[in-house]
Amino acid sequence: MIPSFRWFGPTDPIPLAYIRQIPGVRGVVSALYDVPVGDPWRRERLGTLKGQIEDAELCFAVVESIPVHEDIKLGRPARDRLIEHYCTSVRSMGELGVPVLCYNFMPVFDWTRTDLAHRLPDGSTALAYDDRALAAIDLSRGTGELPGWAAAYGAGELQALLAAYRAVDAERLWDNLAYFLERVVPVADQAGVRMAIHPDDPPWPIFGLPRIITNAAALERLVALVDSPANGVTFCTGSLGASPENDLPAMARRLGDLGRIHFAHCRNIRITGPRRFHETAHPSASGSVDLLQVLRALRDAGFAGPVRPDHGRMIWGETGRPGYGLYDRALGVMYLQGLWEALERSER
Ligand SMILES: [Mn+2]
Repeated sequence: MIPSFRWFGPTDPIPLAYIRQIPGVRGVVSALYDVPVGDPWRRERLGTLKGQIEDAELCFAVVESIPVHEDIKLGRPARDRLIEHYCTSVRSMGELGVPVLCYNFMPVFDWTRTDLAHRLPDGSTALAYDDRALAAIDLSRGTGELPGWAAAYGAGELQALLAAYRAVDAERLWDNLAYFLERVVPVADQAGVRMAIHPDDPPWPIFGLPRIITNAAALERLVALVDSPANGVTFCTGSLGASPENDLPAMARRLGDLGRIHFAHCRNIRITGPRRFHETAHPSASGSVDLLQVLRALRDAGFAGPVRPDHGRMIWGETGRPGYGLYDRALGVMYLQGLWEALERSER
């Protein structure tokens, strides 16, 4: 595996020089955060970012993510032009040799939590989700009450978007995803870029919006939509693991054997009730996800791609972007490397 770390670009309070000091970390996962959704990513802009990463003696392993415009997910007429822009971005990645693209196809919201600072018994804080708390959130005046999304949408824009999605059920969303992939995957294939869809987080519908990338059957349906090695997945243990029906090692083994896992997000969560969980430290003993068995399955399947710790807790008084402090993610990536080394060396 390629131990990797997410970096939010030059405005990230965590400098690349710090990431460089985490033992074993070689890959950086980043994106152009200031390009409006739907605009093409030009090669020069992406090349500047790549240069910054390489100047720190790290490699640009994954673009996470190029957001998919809502008009593509809704199947609106504007999608053809937007998909062409998306293809331009993918070609820019290919020209620069950035090999993996993590993206998602969640309507309106991607990751969703109801508490960004849930206190754990040890005094650290973590992101948490409770379906009952979500049901109490009123979106009629915009996203002001939704943790992490306060500034995302004004009331009018959000209500129009939610209304548009009333005509898009899960099957229609699958159709729109297929339409998108049928046009983008061949371009990615030719550009040497592997597409890696991120599962829906959490893996069930929210606010009446469909969510389709939620379980083993969905991931297998996804990879069959366009039968190309360039059409793969990001195996996110925290997202998929929030659903107790998901057998993560079995899913990793199956998709890994198909050669369709191109990237892994490894983190832990603890399920505390129906559609209720909080994030935890990475070790298996801290939560509901058995990361040793997931990594064993990935390794057995021959996976050799980038892996990053996903969200971390806030510990040691650190403040910053929820889920993306330095300290706990650094502990997480060390733990993942420890597991991997043990798996690797016990085979000899
Ligand atoms: Mn993830």
